[in-house]
Amino acid sequence: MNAPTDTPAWAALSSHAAEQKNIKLVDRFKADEQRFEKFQLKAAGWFLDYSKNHISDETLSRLVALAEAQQVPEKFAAMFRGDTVNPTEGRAALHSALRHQKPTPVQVGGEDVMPDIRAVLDRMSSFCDSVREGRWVGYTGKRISDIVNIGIGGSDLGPLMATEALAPFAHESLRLHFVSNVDGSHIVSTLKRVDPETTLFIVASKTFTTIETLTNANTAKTWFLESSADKNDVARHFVAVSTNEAKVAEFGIDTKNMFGFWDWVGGRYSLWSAIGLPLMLCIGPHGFKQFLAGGAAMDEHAQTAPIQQNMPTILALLTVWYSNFLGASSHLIAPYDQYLHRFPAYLQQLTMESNGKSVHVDGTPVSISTGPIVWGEPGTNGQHAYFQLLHQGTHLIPADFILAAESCNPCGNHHELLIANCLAQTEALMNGKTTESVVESLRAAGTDEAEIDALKQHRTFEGNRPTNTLLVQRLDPYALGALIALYEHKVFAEAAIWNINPFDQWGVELGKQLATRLYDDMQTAVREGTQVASHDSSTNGLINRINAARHRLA
Ligand code: G6Q
Repeated sequence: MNAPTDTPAWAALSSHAAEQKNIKLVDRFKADEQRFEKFQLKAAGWFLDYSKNHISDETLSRLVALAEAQQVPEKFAAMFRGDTVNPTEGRAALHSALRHQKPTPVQVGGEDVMPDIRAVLDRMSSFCDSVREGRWVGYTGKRISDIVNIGIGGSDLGPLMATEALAPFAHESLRLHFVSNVDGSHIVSTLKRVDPETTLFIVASKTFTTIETLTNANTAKTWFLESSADKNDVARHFVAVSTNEAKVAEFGIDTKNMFGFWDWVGGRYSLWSAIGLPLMLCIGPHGFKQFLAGGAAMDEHAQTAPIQQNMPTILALLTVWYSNFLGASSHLIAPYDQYLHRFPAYLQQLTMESNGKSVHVDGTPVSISTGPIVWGEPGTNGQHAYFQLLHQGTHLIPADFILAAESCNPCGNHHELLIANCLAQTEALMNGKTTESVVESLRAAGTDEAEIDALKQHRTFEGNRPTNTLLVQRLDPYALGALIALYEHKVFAEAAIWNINPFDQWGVELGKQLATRLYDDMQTAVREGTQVASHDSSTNGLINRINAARHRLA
């Protein structure tokens, strides 16, 4: 079973945690002037300060021993080699091949996949150039002004997040829209903003069977055909990104307008494939290449850096340390960058879909907590909302602060203030404020003693809250590629330690099936004027109540 809990390294960490728990972060800094130099790493243009964590040299060496015991480097090697690291679906997980920069082959099942990858990239590049340069025109000869990506989950969150993150590098006139939700309001409100003559739809679905995407795509096609366009014009306005050629053809998209990818690319890891088409349209083929190069640089680091200097593995070990030894159950992502406003949502899928698992690779149950809840919003906005809970709440919430030294939009002193806020928060979360210093400042402000007594505990901050700070020169395509790959590999290293499969998603598959059955039951009851009785009483009651409200049945 190879559970981490069976290793001597785990036992060594358990006893160590009890000793380490009560050491204050501020005291760790007082005791070691070299702490910042000691607990920092560099990789692919990113700098990580992880000194504000509840760790000592000894903690780190015990964590490294755990990574060794769980064979993290060997598991990385197996993934990059194209082994079947996703056994429940019998697949490799080779998203790294999509950004592979060297002329060397990458094999899956004995076959080099690089020629196919390069061929799709070339087709994507010439398609994007023709749209961006106005050579690809709509059915009335006008250039394309709006792109609507229709997809959900991995076929939506990545391109949406990345096009937002790289907005400063975007084409000057192409507007991008993303429709994911089956809630009709999403497609209807988007269609209100675009013109059928100048809109290009990308229907993005790995399987091309996802009900939300097909429903939205059908609505878009109907809307398009209700304009003055006819069936032959669909080819100029609809392209598909999928692994399923037959279903694309069945939907009515010419497979000449299809960009393929492969089953060894997981949905949430597919931004690097043709699923990244909206991103390439947005930042151009050159920008997309830079993005891939950033990812490849992080791949190189993940494969070659020893555990102690391996940024994704160190971040993973810190998550394991907090989740399994110090009682944390969530992890905050705080990008101090407005353009990264969808990054926490993207990471929610990447981490929670990957590591929200409760059995080991061999199917035996895990006995410890696995992937933590990931959440967040950009700073400084979060400071005016949930940061109160970080500072004075009762939960231990490790956090990653993400910051660029340079702004993409230099303007007055905005960026200096943004940086100051980010650093002030990590400092305050660590230092807190003692009751003595609260009393002192209240006295200095002339507050009377009775009021000081009433207020002092409320205004005391325990501090001791751990944070990582990730720093980059500027958030450009290369930096974003490296950042995403960093978190992909962090998630992989966590899974390697817990010995779980990060590449399947049976919970998502279940959701896809359940709704279909319930939909059929609901429709049958409406058609036949009957009550649904085949579910539990709560679900039956809700269905019947909603049917009555919608169709005025008894
Ligand atoms: C990702 C998941 C899931 C998937 C969506 C969309 O890893 O498998 O989020 O991306 O369910 O699936 P399709 O791309 O097949 O429509």
